[in-house]
Amino acid sequence: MPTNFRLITIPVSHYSEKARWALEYLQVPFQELAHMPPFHRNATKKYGGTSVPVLITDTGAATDSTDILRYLDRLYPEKLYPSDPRLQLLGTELEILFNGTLGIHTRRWGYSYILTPKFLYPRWTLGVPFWEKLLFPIIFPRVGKIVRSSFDITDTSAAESAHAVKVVFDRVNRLLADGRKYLLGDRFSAIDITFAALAAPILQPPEHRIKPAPLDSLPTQMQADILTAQATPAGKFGLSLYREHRYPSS
Ligand SMILES: N[C@@H](CCC(=O)N[C@@H](CS)C(=O)NCC(=O)O)C(=O)O
Repeated sequence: MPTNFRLITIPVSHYSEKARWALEYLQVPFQELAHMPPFHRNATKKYGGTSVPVLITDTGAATDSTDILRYLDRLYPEKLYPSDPRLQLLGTELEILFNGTLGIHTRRWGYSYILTPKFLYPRWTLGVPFWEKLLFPIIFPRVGKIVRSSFDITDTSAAESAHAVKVVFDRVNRLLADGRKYLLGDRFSAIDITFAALAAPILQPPEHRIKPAPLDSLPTQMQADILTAQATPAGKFGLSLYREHRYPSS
């Protein structure tokens, strides 16, 4: 059995949150190595990664959040993924939708509103080495520009991404309409973790490691988008996953 689990993250990264949730859910002891952008790059590159999260053990590394969940699933008796092939099919479809659309657009939506030092300082620096914190004011102008261009933040990106999130939430609403408890039926799974973690930027669950900013401190349209998302069946479901499954051992 591998030992010495370490998870390289950016504190606010929702793909990192997905891996962190799986590790904590399975009660795997691990050390979080949080870094502020762009310092995560130095930390990940020696393991062959370019993004966070990266999971390192004494036997190797996994450089993608889904690979991390699937690796943990193989390692531990408590299953994150279903064994029924029909559920596996639905699970894979949803996993691709959440990773490839939901996560991309909740992040773009969020950064469209809060790409400012005031909002990003606590979100990028929680738990990072002190010298990275000290460098935040110096490097923010440059890194902020990189984030703006790499995530395609424009005057219309918040509205476009809010729409893309709504399309994913509509899919989840339709699934939940038959009264199922979890996305794949009766059992909590990796697909629920993936949905809730990647929806977290727009749902602002109070149980999240990064505590939500007071609603009235956020831009008005951002507040409206959050309230709209929280009021949908998918939004209520995501919030309930945080309430009931985020820290099962505490
Ligand atoms: N497919 C990757 C995506 C991860 C991802 O997009 N991570 C972002 C943070 S949320 C990141 O590392 N961005 C900085 C970079 O790419 O340098 C996964 O699921 O692990």
